[in-house]
Amino acid sequence: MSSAQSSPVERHATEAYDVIVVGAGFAGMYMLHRLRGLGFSARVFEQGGGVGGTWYWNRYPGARCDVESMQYSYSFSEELQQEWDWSERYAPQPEILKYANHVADRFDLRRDIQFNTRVERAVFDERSNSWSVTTSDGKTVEAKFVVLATGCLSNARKPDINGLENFKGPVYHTGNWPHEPVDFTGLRVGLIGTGSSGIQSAPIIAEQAKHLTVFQRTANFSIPARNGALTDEERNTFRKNYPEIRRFAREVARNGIYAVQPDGGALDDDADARRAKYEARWERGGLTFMYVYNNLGLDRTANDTAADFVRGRIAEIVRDPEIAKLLQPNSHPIGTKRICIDTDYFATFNRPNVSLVDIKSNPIEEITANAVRVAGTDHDIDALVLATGFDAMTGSVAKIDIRGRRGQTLNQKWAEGPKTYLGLMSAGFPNLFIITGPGSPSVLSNMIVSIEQHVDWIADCLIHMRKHSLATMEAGRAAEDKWVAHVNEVAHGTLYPQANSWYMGANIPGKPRIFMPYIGGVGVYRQICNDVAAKGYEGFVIERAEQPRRLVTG
Ligand code: N01
Repeated sequence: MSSAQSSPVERHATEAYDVIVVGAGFAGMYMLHRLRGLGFSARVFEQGGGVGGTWYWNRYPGARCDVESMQYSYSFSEELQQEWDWSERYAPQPEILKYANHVADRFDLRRDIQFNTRVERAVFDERSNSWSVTTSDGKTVEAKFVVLATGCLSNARKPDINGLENFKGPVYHTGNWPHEPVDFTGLRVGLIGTGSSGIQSAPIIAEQAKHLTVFQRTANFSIPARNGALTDEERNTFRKNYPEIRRFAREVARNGIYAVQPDGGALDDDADARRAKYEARWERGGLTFMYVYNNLGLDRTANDTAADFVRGRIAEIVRDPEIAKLLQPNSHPIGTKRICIDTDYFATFNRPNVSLVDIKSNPIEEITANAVRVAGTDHDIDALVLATGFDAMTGSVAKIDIRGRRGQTLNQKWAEGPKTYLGLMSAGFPNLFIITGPGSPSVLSNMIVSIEQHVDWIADCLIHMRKHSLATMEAGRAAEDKWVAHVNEVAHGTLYPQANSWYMGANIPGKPRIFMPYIGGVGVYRQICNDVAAKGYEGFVIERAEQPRRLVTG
């Protein structure tokens, strides 16, 4: 179909809203809350049977957030952040899902969310300046604006492994885990994938299963979580200091997490001082390990000092030197693939019922009815867990048939890699916003900090448009090109592009190799977004309602 005008679905549209929001995860829920507060009519479509997005689907054993719970939470409501009790330093998935449901109830969100409904198509009509949105239940609704709150890690990726379909036992993907309990007791379990999901689930599966075989393609850096129960005192300290903690996370910390910031480089210290600092961070645990120094992401020699420290720790923990060697990452600088946070991951390989198979030197040949075959050896298994990750950042957007001006699809436009202005909008797709889209800090940050910033920015933008009776807004091409170049340039000033990471699209065969998130830091990025808005949405193209005419060009 070449354009929106020729589509039969728009003619039968029955419902109309100001805004359609796609997804009821943390982004969609807050967007809905803001829209309702501003008097916009809104409808949210959610493919899952409940709220929570990522935390609705990722129910695998051991799933928990590795941003600390007191910080991985909404800040928009003072009452909410004062009343909710997180039980542990890192919240387990069921508790985060409970929190999402609590938010949905507390703010009465469900009445505007339609669950078990996928958005399949969104077509922009240039005559009416509105979107026709078709859902999996066969309905088409109209809206002036569409907000994609589809999540960055929501399109679970099954690997293309020869014979996978022949396996007779159950196959689970960590990103799409069953809602019924899964019991591995007495079973031989195969686990493919050693990213955050595999590293979190392996120790728990190993405790239950008769035998666990981990198939590792790339060894990963992982730091101990040092999880534990939160005390009342810890919770209260956070609560009392929330105004400053939240401000710091938004404006100062590069990744939206309140923590002591590094003030020196790794090579400024001698070897003993460095080791002492790494040890202290290792003992404290968590993501802020990389905050020891300010140049670990920039300077390979500096980075090597941290990587060597972690490799040394792995060698100390894992008793079998051959296994320890295999588990020591050496394919990428530390931190350039998302660093993992674990509880007893490396120690799990000391268990008699756990084995590690290197599938880097000998890739999996095939999966048979009851085994994974590597280098001619069959590793017999009864159940298979795929912790093989996601078509990240663009995968869930790409699943929707989105057509903008002149019928161009977003997939056509993004064929060479995603192009956005500020990660928020893409030229040729008016009134279509993306929350934490490619070109914004998103996955390099505490997601909730970035979600709140985007939602608030979009809400302000919609108020502006309503106040000035504006019909459409979209990214200007020049501004977009400049932003894409800037995102790329900043990324290439760091070590990140040296890794075959999902940030680069490298985990998906055929996906363009582009560093997708903006690595300039959430504070810098927020300031840029605020400045753009203050200058009348500089770089965006805006048209008035009655007489279409360009007011601002990028
Ligand atoms: O996925 P991943 P994930 N054959 O892409 C391997 C967030 N998260 O679900 O590295 C064999 O990181 C692949 O190997 P390689 C977090 O941002 C957060 O674990 O491509 N192996 C890799 O080992 C995280 O980064 C939390 O060589 C194959 C693994 O599968 C992101 O989600 C918890 C393969 C995939 O790792 C994604 O994490 C969980 C194949 N064909 C996730 N294809 C917390 O907050 C892929 N692999 C704690």
